[in-house]
Amino acid sequence: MNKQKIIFSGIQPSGQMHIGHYIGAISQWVEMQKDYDCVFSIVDYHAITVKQNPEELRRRIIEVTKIYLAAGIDSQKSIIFQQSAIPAHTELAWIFNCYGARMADLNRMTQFKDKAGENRESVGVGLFDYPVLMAADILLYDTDIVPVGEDQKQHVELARDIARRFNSEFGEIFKIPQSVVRQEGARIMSLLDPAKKMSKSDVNQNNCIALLDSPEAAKKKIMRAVTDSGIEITYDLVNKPAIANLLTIYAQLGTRQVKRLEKDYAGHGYGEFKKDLAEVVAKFLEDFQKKYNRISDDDVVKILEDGRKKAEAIAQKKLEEVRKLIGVR
Ligand code: ATP
Ligand code: LTN
Repeated sequence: MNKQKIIFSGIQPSGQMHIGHYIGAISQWVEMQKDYDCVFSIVDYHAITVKQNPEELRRRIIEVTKIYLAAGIDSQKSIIFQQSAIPAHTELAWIFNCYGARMADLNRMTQFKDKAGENRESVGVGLFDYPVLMAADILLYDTDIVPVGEDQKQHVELARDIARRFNSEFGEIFKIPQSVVRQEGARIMSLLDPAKKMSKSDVNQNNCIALLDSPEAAKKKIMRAVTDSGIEITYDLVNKPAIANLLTIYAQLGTRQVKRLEKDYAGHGYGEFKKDLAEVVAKFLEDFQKKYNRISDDDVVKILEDGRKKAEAIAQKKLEEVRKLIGVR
C-alpha cells in the first residue's frame, strides 16, 4: 500500500507563463516529486471565469502542459491532466455549492473582490464560485499538501472549511489539506515596479520575462529593469526592493545563493550585476526552450490522455462515495 503524501496543484492556461510561475510554483513542484505522489492540473475551467479567446485557450492548454514537462515534471511519476477532461471536478463543485460552501465564505474572498472590482454585480457567477471548484480539485484526490502562492492561501482555507463541514454531516470522507507557500521566491516582482508582482496581466510586457521570450529579448528586459538608489548590491527588501528582486531571480535561475552573490558583487556596480544576470537568465531560457521545443503537440495529447485516465480513476471513486452519501445513488 502506497503511503506517500499527496500533492495537488494547478495553473490556469490564461496568459503568458513567466519566470514568476517557474520560480514561485513549478520549480517547487519539481522538487516535491521526489518525496510525494503528485497531481498537477491545467485548470482550464478556472481560466474561463474570465473571458477567453477559444483559439488562444486551446493553444495555451498545450503550452502550459509543455511548460510543466520542460520544467521537469515527470509524466511517468506524476499525474498531469486537463481539468475539464474530468467531469467529476465540476460535479463535486456543484455538490459543494449545495453542501458546505456558504455565501458568507465566498463573500470574504479577497481575490474575487480584486478581480471583480467595481463590476461586482455584473461579473459571471463562475468568478464568484471559483474557489468552490478549486476545493473540488483538491478534495477529490485526498490531497495532503497544496503548494500555492500567497494569494491562494485563502482558497485552500475554504477547501478545508468545506471538507470539515461535509465530514461533520456525512462522516470522514474528505482529507483536510494544507497549503504550503514557498518562502524564497514566493513573489517575483515586476521588473519595472518592485511594488507589484510580476504578472501576465500587466499591460507593459517589459515588466515580465516570459518563459518563451527569446533570450535576447529577455536580456534587454533585464538591462531595462529598474534599480534602487545607492550603489551596493545587497538583499534589503525595505530599502532596495528592486535589487532584492533581481538577486532572487539570479539565485533561483543560476547556481549561486543570495548570500554568495552579495559577497561576489561587493564593490561592483549595478551595471555589471545586471549584465551578468542577463546572461544567467538568457542561459536559463535557452536550456528551458530547448527542452520545450523537443516536446511535440502529439506528445502532449498522449500525456494528457494518460493523465486523464489515472486521475479519473481516483476522482470517480471519490465522487461515487459522495453521491451515495447525499442520496442520489
Ligand atoms: P497573474 O497575476 O500573472 O495573472 P496569477 O496569479 O493569476 O498570475 P496563476 O496562473 O493563477 O497566475 O498562478 C499560478 C501559480 O503561479 C500560483 O501559485 C501563483 O501564486 C504563482 N505565481 C504567479 N505569479 C507569480 C509571481 N510573480 N511570483 C511568484 N509566483 C507567482
Ligand atoms: N486558483 C489557482 C489555480 C488552481 C489551483 C487548484 C491551485 C485551481 N485549482 C487547486 C492549487 C490547487 C490559481 O489561480 N493559482
